[in-house]
Amino acid sequence: MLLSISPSQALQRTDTEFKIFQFPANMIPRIDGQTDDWTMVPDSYAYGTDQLSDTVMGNFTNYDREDLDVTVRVGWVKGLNRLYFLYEAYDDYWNMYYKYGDLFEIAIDADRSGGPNIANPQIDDPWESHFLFKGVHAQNYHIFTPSGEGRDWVFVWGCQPWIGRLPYANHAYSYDFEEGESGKLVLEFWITPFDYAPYDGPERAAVSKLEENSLIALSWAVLDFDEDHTEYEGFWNLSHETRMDSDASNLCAFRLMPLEPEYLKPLEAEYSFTVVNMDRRLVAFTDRSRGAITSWSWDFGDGRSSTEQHPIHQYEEPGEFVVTLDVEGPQGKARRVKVNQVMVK
Ligand SMILES: [Ca+2]
Ligand SMILES: [Ca+2]
Ligand SMILES: [Ca+2]
Ligand SMILES: [Ca+2]
Repeated sequence: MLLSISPSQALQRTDTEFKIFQFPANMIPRIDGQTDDWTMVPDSYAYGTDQLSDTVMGNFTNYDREDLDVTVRVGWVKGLNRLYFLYEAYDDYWNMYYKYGDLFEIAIDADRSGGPNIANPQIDDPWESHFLFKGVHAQNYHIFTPSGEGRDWVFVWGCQPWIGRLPYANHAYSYDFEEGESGKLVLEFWITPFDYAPYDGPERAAVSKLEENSLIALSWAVLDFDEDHTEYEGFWNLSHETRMDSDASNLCAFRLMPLEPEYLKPLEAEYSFTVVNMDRRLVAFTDRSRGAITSWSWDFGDGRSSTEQHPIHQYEEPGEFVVTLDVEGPQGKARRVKVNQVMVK
């Protein structure tokens, strides 16, 4: 029997699909704590306090923007396996106490492997579970808002603290309050999600591959500590399930969105190729153009051409060739030239 389920059905808040904004490659945010590079992100990508539920202290959706008010935007860049975040928060009392101070917590399982990711139910020994399992297939970041002087910006709740540093993460804060004051904090950062992030470091690690239009599992929580640094004022989480912190099946579905139309050219020429048989110098070309296209024109760089969409071409002589694809459609023309990439011997 075939079951038809939506991809997000195994996650929390199955009625909601959240969106991750795609930045064009020439407009990647600069990690400096300034928000000017995020003004291009439409409001439909901004998730505020009204999306959160306090499932620990039992305030649920009775939020009070005078106590805590946050907005989170998430972005990505096609071709980079990173998630960019802009966290903007107002708090009536910023608690920087190192152990239980104000926190922005994120949990991510980019390939939606799901299930527990902190304690392994099949491993009794907690140390063995820690070093073999914690954070390996889904990661949890406890980000200090803000971090004290000289202190880490993030506590990785797992066995792989190396994921919190360059070249896997970067961050910047901007704020002008002191401990115990109210005010606004800006935290700008990016992280790298991992399908496999072991204790022994990046060598055997597998970075999650972020693909346009695919879903990833993600959630965040804001742990608000005010005057009393031993008890939460609130534990506000996006997933509406406290154990989003330790079980990846409790995360929410986020889609890696394509570029917004204003940043997309109506027509773009692109192709890939594979040398199918080197002895015969046989090369298969695959059109990967985007937009409405009615005709294709290939120049293989050896004086020969084709008007097929996906031609196979045999080169008579060895060499390196400049191959040009011209496409045409109702919205105009586009060209892609690859310089000396096709090489046959
Ligand atoms: Ca910036
Ligand atoms: Ca507060
Ligand atoms: Ca995973
Ligand atoms: Ca606080």
